[in-house]
This record gives sequence, structure tokens and C-alpha cells, in this order.
Amino acid sequence: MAEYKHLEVEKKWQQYWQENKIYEVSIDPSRPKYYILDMFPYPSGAGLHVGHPLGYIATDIISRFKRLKGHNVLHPMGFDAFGLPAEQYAIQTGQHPAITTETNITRYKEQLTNLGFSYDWSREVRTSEPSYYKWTQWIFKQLFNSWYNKDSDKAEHIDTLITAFAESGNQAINAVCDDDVPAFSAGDWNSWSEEAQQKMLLKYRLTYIAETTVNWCPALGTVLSNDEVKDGFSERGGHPVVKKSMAQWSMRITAYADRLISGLDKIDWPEPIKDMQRNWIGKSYGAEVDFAIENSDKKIRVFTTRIDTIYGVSFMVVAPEAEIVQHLTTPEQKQEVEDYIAVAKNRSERERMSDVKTVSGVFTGSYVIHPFSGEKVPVWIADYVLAGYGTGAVMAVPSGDQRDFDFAKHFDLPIVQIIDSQKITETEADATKEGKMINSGILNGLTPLEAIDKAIAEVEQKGIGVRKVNYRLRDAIFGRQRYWGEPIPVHFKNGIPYLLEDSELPLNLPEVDKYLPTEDGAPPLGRADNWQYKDGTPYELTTMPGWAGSSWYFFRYMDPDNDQEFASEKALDYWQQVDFYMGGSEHATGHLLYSRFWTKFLYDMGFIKVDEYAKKLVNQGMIQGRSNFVYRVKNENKYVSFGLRKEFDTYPVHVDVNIVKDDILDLEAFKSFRPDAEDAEFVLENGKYVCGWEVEKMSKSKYNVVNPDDLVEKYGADTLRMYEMFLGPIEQSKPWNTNGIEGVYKFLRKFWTLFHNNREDLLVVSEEPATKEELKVLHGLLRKIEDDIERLSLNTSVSNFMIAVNELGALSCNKRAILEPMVIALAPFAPHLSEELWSLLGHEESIFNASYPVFDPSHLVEDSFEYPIMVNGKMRAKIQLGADLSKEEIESQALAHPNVQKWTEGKTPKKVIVVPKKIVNVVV
Ligand code: ANZ
Repeated sequence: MAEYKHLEVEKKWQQYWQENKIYEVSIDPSRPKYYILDMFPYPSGAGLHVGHPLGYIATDIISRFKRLKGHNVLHPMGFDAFGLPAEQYAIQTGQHPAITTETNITRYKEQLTNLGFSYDWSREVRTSEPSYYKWTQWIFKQLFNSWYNKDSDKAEHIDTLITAFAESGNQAINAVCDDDVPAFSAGDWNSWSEEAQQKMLLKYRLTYIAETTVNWCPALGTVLSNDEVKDGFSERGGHPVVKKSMAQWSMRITAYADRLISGLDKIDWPEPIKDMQRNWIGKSYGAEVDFAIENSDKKIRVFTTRIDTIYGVSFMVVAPEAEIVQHLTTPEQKQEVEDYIAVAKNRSERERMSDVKTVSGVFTGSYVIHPFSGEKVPVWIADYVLAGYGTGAVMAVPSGDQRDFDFAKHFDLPIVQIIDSQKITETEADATKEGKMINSGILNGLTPLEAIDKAIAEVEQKGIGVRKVNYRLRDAIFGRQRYWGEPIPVHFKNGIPYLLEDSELPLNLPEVDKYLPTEDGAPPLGRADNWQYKDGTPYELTTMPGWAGSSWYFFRYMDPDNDQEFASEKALDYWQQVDFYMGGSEHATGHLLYSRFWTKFLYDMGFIKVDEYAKKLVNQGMIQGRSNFVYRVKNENKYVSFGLRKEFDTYPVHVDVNIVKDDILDLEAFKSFRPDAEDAEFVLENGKYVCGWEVEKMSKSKYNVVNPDDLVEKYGADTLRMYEMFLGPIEQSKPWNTNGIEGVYKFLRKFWTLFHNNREDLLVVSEEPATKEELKVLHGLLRKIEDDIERLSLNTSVSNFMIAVNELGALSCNKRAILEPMVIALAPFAPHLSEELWSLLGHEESIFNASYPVFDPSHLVEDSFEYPIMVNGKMRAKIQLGADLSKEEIESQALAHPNVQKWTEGKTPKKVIVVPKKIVNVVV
């Protein structure tokens, strides 16, 4: 039998695809487009492990399937090439990050090519290429030149704002802007210097510089965004992160908070991702209420979502950083307050939010006056109140809020229970069986929402408060004190930022002698010679964050070589948006939110026609590692097989999974893996050393990393592709286990054999017409595969192929009429093998230019049925009858059967019951 040589065949077709540009696509209005995208990877030094391609394989199958079904499929790949690891490697070794990145990309591409992906590499993008980041810088410029008009509910060019200021000041302007914008008239504006005007505009621009509290990571020497900080440590490297006030570039993403929430309703994204985005944006409806400070003309303004509980207020809490704290602190409390602030400062916002156990705080010595009861209420500071949220102050209601309750208990503060505006004792409160629920007077008999609404109206009428919607979302810090990122296309005159001209883009990343901050703490770009604009004014020193380049790359793939625009109108019109996006859920509040923000902005400015870039998103699961263990006897050079380990005093040691097969250790390989085991004693079970196993994260240190290259070498890419799909539903996380891969390998060989009919050298297919049975197998398969792919159930597709091949094997089917359509159906999954068989079948063009076989349901209709015939309750005969016979015909055929004749003894039956396609019952 002609053997299938995967190595040869796969290389051959990969080369053919490349040489013949099989996967290059262009605009073709005659076919429906389909844009299918994977999140582009950061090319790390470690290369791909078997977990990485999981999503890529799934999207490749769908791409090829859609193409065979007649779509014009855009399926590109590129690299998110700026990033910290290359920069850190540069710091350690002095090697330019561009070189590291280039090396890693070469390796990634090689690995991806080996897996036989159908990317249109002519559209590859790399965010670190000047021809790409020119347009990232250009988008930055557009953001700088825009402001958000709440009346039109969209971004507009800054010129419209300047005109409005010059004509009528800022009072009639309803904009998203900084909190501290003073009122000014047209006269004021027109009398201001250029510098003063520019300073004011910065408070409105969609990207701006402002003094902000940032997450500063001293070890990395840079600022991090909220989503790059986990529990007070940097996500990368796990270094401590502290709060620091710095002048920073920010993006006014908060302007889009509402639209980022409402837009979720029109996209088909996983619910958990949508929930994460909603919570991250954190819209809450409530009110701001003023509490007058006793013996002062100042007030404390609080934000509350539960103004209906105002009668239950028994103290106030202000964030330790709040400015008003200075004013509130009495001389007696000064020392205590200062000590507390010093400690609180070092806890990150996240830490403060997530820590519900520690109760800490200090009394300021001051009181406010309750606006309804007129009573004195003590004011405390505590770090569970965040300076950056709401007004940085809360009215504490221990009977309504758990934190306030814990605080009151800890510091022995009063807990006020109320009913019908009357304070009641705790016993009375218990008696209401409401526990800590509040039931306040003005609000009796109303639902909580009605109650809140009514209470807000009341404070508004009293002039002590206003209705207010708050968001947890903060503006996104945009500048990074790093080298390996996009330069920000700005220079400074008298401290005011000015943009570079379009013709001056890209602003190329300059060379530096070291990738570290300068001696006086400026970012690495501060080391570059002549890092200044043509007029001698200095350039910005920070670079853009990792999320800049990835916030719009999906548009660049549509027209990657355009040097006049980020993408042409024609390309944008044709490709519109991504139809299917696949990637990890870990990007929920990072990339997946920022990219939606930039899309909405580009839409507002009329550059694109869609305001969501990805119609459908699927999160692939994580592939975990399956680690193997050997059991070493303590203080001895002796290893015990898994089943016997308890008979000795052993401890488990990780062993490289690549020298274990079906949990049996390759002893020779083990001896070279651990040279000290050369003379070790092995206690075996049935002559074998059995390893234990556990599911863990896939990582080098656990020796459970499986490299796809090795598997491709051994079994072929087609096997690996189908095996990865076979592991289980794509959205599920699952452990890698190489053990089952042989099953898929054998299946592909079996399929190959169908075409060869045991002949040594050549393919033998019969030109005979297919039988009904054979057609039934084929069309049964086609129906299932199409259904599986639509439902993304690629694991069941693989088993459906296996079943069909077994059935055809049993029928010894080698007919072209069956096998040819079947090769096309298999091609998305096993492209190399299918391409080879297709050419052996005599086709000259690539199989991917063929059309998908059309499923014909008529082949699945049963045309006859075997009826059991019962006579007086006992089965007496079976008869094969046409499926389309009428009841009468079935009855007469049944009664004519010799066995029925025999058992009815020729009598006329009392009753004959015919259940079509089930049974015939004869009663005599
Ligand atoms: C009184 C009250 C009574 C509250 C009650 C809640 C329950 P969300 O939904 O997240 O917006 N709060 C306001 N500003 C805060 C800050 N800077 N730091 C910490 N907590 C703050 O939560 C709003 C509620 O969180 C507000 O409503 C306030 O407590 C608290 F039974 O006011 B509430």
C-alpha cells in the first residue's frame, strides 16, 4: 500500500500554497465577504506551545470551510510586536529589542506555517514597524484634535469647540471634560494668551496631559494601567505597584462609558465578557448630597446610590487623600491623621477595594450637620473610601451597608435603625424581621427604586443635592516610561504640547545607548541624541502603551500597504468589520475595551462606518499542562513505580512529559534527563515504570510543555490539528494529553487507505455510481459537519469523520462519487492530506478553489421499513415494506404473509392496527 508520508506531503503543499498565493485575497464584490480574525500574538522568546494554536486551528477550519462555501475570506495574521519582555531582554543584554522581536517573529511564522494555516501573509502587520505605527500616531493626533460633545453624543473636531469658546465661552457647552474647568466667557477666552487657551483645551481634548494619580511600578520604572495591575502587583513580573501623582498622557475613554455599555447589546460576544466590561465601566445611579461642616462655611459632598437611607447615617467617611482632610483635622487629631495617611498611601486602589477584612480609620475631630435631622455627625477618614471614585466621601449607613456596619462595630459608633423616619432600638428593628434593612419615613410603601427617586427629588428641591450618574471607569493612562513602544507625535513649546504635522509621521523611535531611564529619572527616550522637533523644542519622552497598536489593527489588515490612509474607504466599505473574532478572555477589560473605544471614536469622526469592530467573539479555553511524576525514595537513589509508591517513603519529582508515553516512562531517556539517575534503582510494575500525573499550568518549570513542532514532525500537522479539536469543546479549558493522538493519526491513515485499495503505488478509485448506502453515509456526514461547524462543535466533527470512514471501510467503498466530496469536507481540518488526495484524484487546481459538496437530504430518507407483525400479542413475522405505502397496503401485505396466514388459521381478523414505520398488530 502506498504509504502516506506526512513530512514530505505537508512541506510540499505548504510550499505550493505559498508559491501560488493560494491564500491571498482581494476585494471581490461578486462574493460575500467573511472576515475571520485571531488575536495577534506577542512574539515571545519561548515560541508556541501546543496550547497557543488551539484558537488558530479552530479559526483556520472555519476560514477554509467558509471559503469552500463560496465566501471571500479575509484571514490575516500579524504581530503585536511592541512589549515589555523584549525591552527587559534589551536591558539585560544590550540587544536592540527590534532584533529580539525579529528573531521571535521568524520563529513564530515558521511554527505557524508548519501547522498549515491559511493566513494571507501578504497582509501581515507588525505594530512595531514605522509604516504601521505611523497610523497609530495619526489616530493619536485625531484624538488630540477632538472633544466629546454630550449634546450630539459624539466626538467632534476641536475646532468646533474653539469657535464656540470664541463666540460664547464655555457655559453653553455640554462636554466631557476635566472636573476642574472654571466658567469663562467669550471675552475671557479671546483675551487669553495662546498658552492659556491651549491649557484650557487640554481639559477637553480626548487625549490630554494632566496631573493624575497613577500606578507606578518602581521595579519596571513605568506607569501601569489599572488592568495591568493585579492585587497591588504588576501583572508582568509581579513587582509591587504604588500610587504616585504624575503628569501623564491620558485618553478620555470615560466619554464613551455609556456607549461602551449600550453597544454590548448589539454584538454577539460571550456573556461573561460583556458582564466584565459592564462591571469595569460600573455605571451607578444615585445622588450627590452636601453635608455642612460644623463651624465652617465648607461642605462635604458625598455620592450615594442609596439616598433613601439618609436617615440611617451615623458618621461620615472621607478618603485619606481628599483635600478637605487638611481642613477637617483638628489639632488634637493631627498626628494620628498624618500617621494614618502615610500608611494608607502605599496601598493600591485595588487592594483597598478588595480588602474587606481589615478595618482601619481615624477620627478627624470634626462634625457635619445632618441635613434632615440637624444632628451632629462625626467625620472619619478611612481607606475603604477611594479618593478617585464619586466625590471621595461617603455618608456611612451601618444599617444598610456592610462596610459601614463593620466600621461602626469596630470603632463603637452608633448604628441607627429607622422606621417611618423614627429612630428605633435594635430590638425593635429585629422585631421588624427586616434585619439591617432600612425602611425610612419619606419612602414608605415604595419600591426601592421609587424610594430613591423620590428622595433625590426631595434633596434637589431642598437645594442640597443633585441627581448623579457615576462610573467606575477611569480615563486610561496612555504614556509609558519605556523605550519599546510608539513615540508620541508631540513636541512641547513653553510646556504646551503641539502635534507634529501628518507629513512628519512616522516619528521614528530613536536609537539610545541603554534602554534604562536617564540618571535624572527621565524615560529612556531622554537618552536619545537630538530628540527634538525641527524648531529645537523637545519631543515627548514617554511612549504609547501596549494597547495602542492593538486597538485598531483589524482595520489595517483590510489595506495593510496603504501609505496615504490607515485603510482606504473602498477596503473599509467592503470588509466592514470582523465577522468572527477569536481570542482569550483575559483581555476583557484591556484590549477588548480599548479597541471598542477607538472604533467608536473613528466612527464618530467619519473614518469608518461601523461602531463595533467585531460582530461575534469567541473565547477559546486554555490548554493546561498534564504533568508527569516519578517517585523517588527519600535519601536513596531509587525510583518507585506509581502503583507501589506508598510502600516506600517517596516524594514526587516532575519528569519531562516528552519522555513519557501513555504514562510509561522511557527509562533510558530518563537517565539522560536526570544524569544522577544513571545508576539509580527502579522498582517496576509488570516490568514497566508507571508515572503519576496531575493537571497544572503549562510551564517550563513543570516539564509539561509540549512543543507542537515535535508532534508535527512525528504525526504531521493534520493529525495535530484534528487532535487539538478532538480534545473537547473549543470554549472549554482542558488539560493537554498526548496519549490520544495516535487514534487520530490512525484515522487519517485509514482515510488514505480508502483511496488505495491495497495497491502498492497508486490510487484506485472506482468510477461506478455510488450505492444508496454509501450516499447515506456521505450525506449523513455532510449534514453533521455543517451543523457542527455552525455550532463550533469541532470536537464532534472529528468523531463524525471517524465514524463515516469506518462505515465506508466496512462497505469497501472506493468510489470517486463518495470519496471526492468527502475529501473536500475534510480539507478544512486536514488541509495537506486532502490537497494531496485531491491532486491524486486528478485535479490541477488547489482543493481550496473547489466548492463544498451540497448536502442532499433525500439521501437520508429511509425508503423501506421492516415491520414486525404481531398476532395476538406475539411476534410471528417480519416484513420489509416500502416507506411510502398507505396503511391499507401495509395491512394487506401483512395479512398475506405466510406466517400470518398460519397463525390466524385463515380466519378473518377482528382487528388490524397499523402504526406506519413501527408495527402491525393483528387480533383474531
Ligand atoms: C450610603 C449607602 C447606604 C450606600 C447603603 C450604599 C448602601 P457603587 O454602586 O459602586 O457606585 N461610596 C461612594 N463613594 C465611595 C468611594 N469613593 N469609596 C468607597 N465607597 C464609596 O457604590 C456607591 C456606594 O458606595 C455609595 O452609596 C456609597 O455608599 C459608597 F445602604 O451611600 B452608599
